[in-house]
Amino acid sequence: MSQTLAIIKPDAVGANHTGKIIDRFLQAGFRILGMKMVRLTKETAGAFYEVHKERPFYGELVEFMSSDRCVVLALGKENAVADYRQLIGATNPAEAEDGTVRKQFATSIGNNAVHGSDSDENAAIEIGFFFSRSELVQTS
Ligand code: FUP
Repeated sequence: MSQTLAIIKPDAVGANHTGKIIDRFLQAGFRILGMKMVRLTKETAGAFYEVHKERPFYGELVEFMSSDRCVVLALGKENAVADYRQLIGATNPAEAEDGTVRKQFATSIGNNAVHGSDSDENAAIEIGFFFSRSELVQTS
């Protein structure tokens, strides 16, 4: 079983879509290995998206991610990273396929409801960013 990090972003949490989105994860076969609600500071949101620091949307992204609560989940499944990204759909909801989480819940490329890791390596880094070992269900 591999792992990925999911974030239900402030737009979706604020709109009370948390339960519906978690249900989508579970119905798609993901196992919840860790879960918490957090209110990110600008510093923490900025550090999480450090890779985008030079991009024009970075400031807006940090403001948005620290604007309200997020629900952060470590998810486990065979082929977790690719299967999760297929489940959530394209970054821009206008390009997301029907039936994807972003098509259903995202309202713009910035307010796009959920985050997902883009590689196994980044999944491990991102899960470590939010969770200590004792906060995660041990799978081996
Ligand atoms: P994703 O991996 O689908 O979350 O997308 P990226 O890592 O490319 O982007 C991270 C976040 O930056 C997106 F979720 C939303 C924001 N973003 C913008 O606001 N505008 C852009 O043009 C690209 C990304």
